[in-house]
Formats: sequence, structure tokens, C-alpha cells
Amino acid sequence: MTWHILGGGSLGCLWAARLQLAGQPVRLILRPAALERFQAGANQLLFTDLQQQQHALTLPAENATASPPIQRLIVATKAHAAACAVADIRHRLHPSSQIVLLQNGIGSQQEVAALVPDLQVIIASSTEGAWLQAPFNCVHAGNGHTQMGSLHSHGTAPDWLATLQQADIACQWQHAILPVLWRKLAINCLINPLTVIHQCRNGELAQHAEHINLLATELQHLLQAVGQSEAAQDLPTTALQVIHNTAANHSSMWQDTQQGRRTEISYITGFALQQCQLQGLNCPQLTALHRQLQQHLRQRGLPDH
Ligand code: NAD
Ligand code: KPL
Repeated sequence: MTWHILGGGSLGCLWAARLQLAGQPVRLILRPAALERFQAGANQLLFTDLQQQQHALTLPAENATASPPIQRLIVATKAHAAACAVADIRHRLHPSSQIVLLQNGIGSQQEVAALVPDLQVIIASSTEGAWLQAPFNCVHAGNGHTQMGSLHSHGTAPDWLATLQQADIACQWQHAILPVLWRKLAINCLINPLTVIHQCRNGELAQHAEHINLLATELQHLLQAVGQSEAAQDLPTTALQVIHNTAANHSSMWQDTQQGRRTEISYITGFALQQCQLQGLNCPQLTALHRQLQQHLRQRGLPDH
């Protein structure tokens, strides 16, 4: 069964390379300009694995308008592009198609699920790290794992999960994926905007522990209000632990701003604030953080949403 991977950025290339190396049939679905570029390079994907071994792979690719039906679709776009990308490919999906969403933050998953209410939508939350040193030249930079689950609690693990595990793709089925998403959202709210505002690596945020504690308190109230008390536990300590463990890294939001790309702000602090409003929670720290981040983005000529 072919894996169709929508989006040839860092994570799309990482998944494509590992699946192909494991002997799985893979096809990339690219935007017209990206497809042209990929084809001009003889459909070659360069991949550097965690052991620094380089692989030159050749993969078939197409754009969304091709006609063959899709059984398994991995959506590897940014959060703000996911719903549009799935809408563009909707005509190739059928009732037994499965969609795996790799987006960070919360909100894009619900947008996609609303577009395809009749299909199985699997949500993934990944701590892996990958980046592109050039287009279609992907480096697997950080070992991590991917937790997957269905938005609806009745979802069951797909039979291909074992195939991924055999292919050394560390992944695990979670009967309740929402707590995983909420916990990661809270950590991303505490780290990503501050790395942009202070223009620093994750590790330097240790100097801002007091601010992080204030923000974490508001986020804990939010998590409790939305029924995610477990995700609220030890949040400040965990955030500082992540800051310590990823001290040398630049957050994904920092990288986006440096490269002049739209950030996922609406699906991180934007989503958290929207939920605070829905719950009637007063969250001055989060509001100020979000506004400061928006201002920073506008100053750089980037979208503030
Ligand atoms: P990226 O910007 O490198 O790649 C996204 C790709 O999707 C781009 O190449 C873009 O052109 C393409 N795209 C957008 N709309 C498209 C469409 N309609 N059709 C075809 N292609 C389309 O982003 P990324 O780093 O790969 O991240 C993808 C998601 O995974 C994000 O939500 C990110 O937060 C999350 N994530 C990334 C990492 C990582 O290490 N890169 C780790 C964990 C989670
Ligand atoms: O997930 C991350 C991100 O950068 O988006 C953290 C955990 C902050 C690591 O950099």
C-alpha cells in the first residue's frame, strides 16, 4: 500500500526517506513549483540519518491534481496550510482512506477532521527533529518519538503501526491523544514565543524561569478548565527540563522567523488564548506574550496569525 506524503519540507522528507529505506512504497505530493524543482533534480531526495550516514533516494512525486486514489495520506505541511492542502486533494480520498496529521499545536487537526468527517483521521504528535540543508536534502537531527491517536476516543490503532515500528520509526498508539497534544501545546507556549522575543536558543530561557512560572500557572488553569488536569501536572518543571534538554536547539518558531516563514502562532498561543476566552479565564500573562510575539512578527514583516 502506497504512502502518499503531502508536503516536501523537513518532516515530509524525513518520513518519505525512512519509509522508502524500509522498503515501503512512497509518493510525494508537492506544490507545482516544488514538483518542478524536484523533477529538475531527477526526483532525488538526500537524507542524512541519525548516524550521519547519507542516502540518495529516488522517489516518485506528483501534484494534488493527479487522479489516482489515495489510501494512506501523511499530511506534512505546517498547521496553517493543512486544511487547504487536504481540501485540494479531497477528490482523491474515499471512505476507507486514512489521513495522518503531523502538525504541531492544536486547531489544524479539527479543521481537517471537519473537512473529511467520513474518513479516519489520525493525529500524530512528534518530538523528532529534522531540517532541510537545501530543498529535498533532509537531516534527521534529533531522536524522538511519535505518538498517534484518533481525535475520537473510539479510534483503534491502524494495522500499519507495526510496519512503522519495524522500520525503526519510533511510534506508539495512544487511546487518548488530546492530552498529549495539550501537554505539547503548553510546552510550546512556554518556549517558542520567548525564543523569538528574546532571540535566543532554548537553553537561554533558563534565565527567564520566573516569567515561565507565571505563564505556566495560567496554562495550568486553562488545562484544568478544559478537563486536561493530567497535562497540567508539573508543567513548570517539565518546561524547564525541556529547556535544559534542548538547550543548544533553536525552537521551530525561532527558525521560522529567521527564515522569513509564517509561524504557527495561531495554533500555539493563539489557540491557548482562544480557549481561555471560551472558558472565561483571565490570562494577562499569556495575552501579553501573544501580543508581544505578534508585534515582533509584524516588525519582521511576517503574518501575525
Ligand atoms: P516545512 O515548512 O519544512 O514543510 C512544510 C512543507 O509543506 C513545505 O515544503 C510546503 O511547501 C509544503 N506545503 C504546504 N502546503 C502544501 C500543499 N497544499 N501541497 C503540497 N505541499 C504543501 O515544515 P516542517 O518542519 O516539515 O513541519 C511540518 C509540521 O510538522 C509542522 O506543523 C511542524 O510544527 C511539525 N513538526 C516539525 C518537526 C521538525 O523537526 N521539522 C518536528 C515535530 C513537528
Ligand atoms: O517542540 C519544540 C519546538 O521547537 O517546536 C520544542 C520542544 C520547543 C523544542 O525546540
